[in-house]
Formats: sequence, C-alpha cells, structure tokens
Amino acid sequence: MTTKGFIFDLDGVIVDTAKYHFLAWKDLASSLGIPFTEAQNEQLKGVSRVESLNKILTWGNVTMNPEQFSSLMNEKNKAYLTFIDQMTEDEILPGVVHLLDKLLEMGQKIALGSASKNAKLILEKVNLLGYFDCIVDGNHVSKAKPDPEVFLRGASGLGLEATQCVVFEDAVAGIKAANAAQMISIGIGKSEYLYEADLVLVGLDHLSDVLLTHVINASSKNSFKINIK
Ligand code: B16
Ligand code: MG
Repeated sequence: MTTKGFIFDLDGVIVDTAKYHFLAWKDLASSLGIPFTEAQNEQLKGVSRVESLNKILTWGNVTMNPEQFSSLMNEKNKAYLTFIDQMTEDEILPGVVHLLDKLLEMGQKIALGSASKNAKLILEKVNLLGYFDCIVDGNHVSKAKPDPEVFLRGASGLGLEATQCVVFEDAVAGIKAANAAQMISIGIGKSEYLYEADLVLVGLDHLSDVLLTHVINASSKNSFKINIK
C-alpha cells in the first residue's frame, strides 16, 4: 500500500475551538466598544491571532500603538486559554478518532497544520498528541494560509513530497494553501464556501472506507479528482 501524509487543520476539523475564540474576542471587542458578531467570527476562522485583531480593530475603526496592540493580544489569549484549560476528549469532532486509528493501523503518516500557537496544548488537552508524527503550527510559520508554507513544512516534517500529502481543512484560505502546495484538498464544512477543494465532506465521520482507499491510492491530485467523479 502507498504511504501518504495526512495533514489535519485543528480548529474546525479536529475540535471546534472557534466558539472559544468567539467568546474571548467578543469580550475584548466589547471592552473597546466594538460590536462583534458570530458572522464576523466566521471571517476569523483559520486567520492568525495578529490578523484577527487587525480585522476587529478595522471593523471598529479603532487605531492603537504597538504596545497596546500587543497587550490586547496577550489579554485575548489569556481569556482563550481559560476555556482551553477546561477541554476534554468529549470535544473531539465526530469521526476524528476513528480516522486517526485507521490511518495508524494502515501505516499512514499524520501531521498537524494549524495557524494556532496553542495547537500542541489543545491536542494534549483532548489526548490526541500521540497520533501526530509532526506538528506545524503558528509558532513555526512566517506566512499565513493561503500561503502553502504550513503544509509544505508538514510534508517535509513527514519526509514526504508535497504531492504525496492530503489536507483536511475547514477554512477557504486553508483549501487555497493546500491547492497551492499541490496536495489533495478535502474541505470539512459546506461546499458553497469550500468549492475549491477536491472533495468536500460535512465532517470527517463522512469519509467512507471506499473514499479513504481512493485517497490513499491516488497517484496525483488530478487522478483523485477524476476517480471520485
Ligand atoms: P491562536 P486553525 C486557527 O486555527 C483559528 O481558526 C483562528 O480563528 C485563530 O485565530 C488561529 O488559529 C490562531 O489561534 O490564537 O491560538 O494562535 O483552524 O488554523 O487550526
Ligand atoms: Mg480551521
């Protein structure tokens, strides 16, 4: 059997931490008098912490000096970590553990490719860290998704070519990054947003054994697309 590298995004694919980002950003925004909605939070998915704060300040038409900016970033992260601290295995999204077990059993390689600087801590909290051969997160990249850097580093960390890798992603920018890296891109969420992905599933629990076999045996991104049509 061929060996592929399976690169997982974290928030929106393995766990739903977006709800905690929302609560922490909402508190911070309201302390600045900036309204912040769940729809705006959607636009922060997959976006780095710095960029998220930049967006919120732009929406609220608020400017500040670098010291204030950095202190708000710390404040938001402190609030976010109080939620992360309470996380347990119960918060792992459906189908994740089953898929990870299956990949392990099949001798496939597994990596994380996330924008979060808290990724390792979150994987520890939900007891999944042991599955990952390589972790690339917000601490290791200089260019955010849609730049392919995070996934290219994941491939090299696994000792594989980019074309031997598959990405699971819930954010449009992440799908663009996977495509730019020439990896098979599997969108997790709604096809109305993730239409650039090679395949879209509502959740990892919808990845059937037949589809997984197609993914593993695909000789290229293009042949995968043709085979699943
Ligand atoms: P942190 P992902 C992303 O995670 C989140 O979707 C995004 O909302 C967040 O701003 C970003 O991580 C940075 O997170 O503040 O923990 O460094 O989807 O790339 O796993
Ligand atoms: Mg995500």
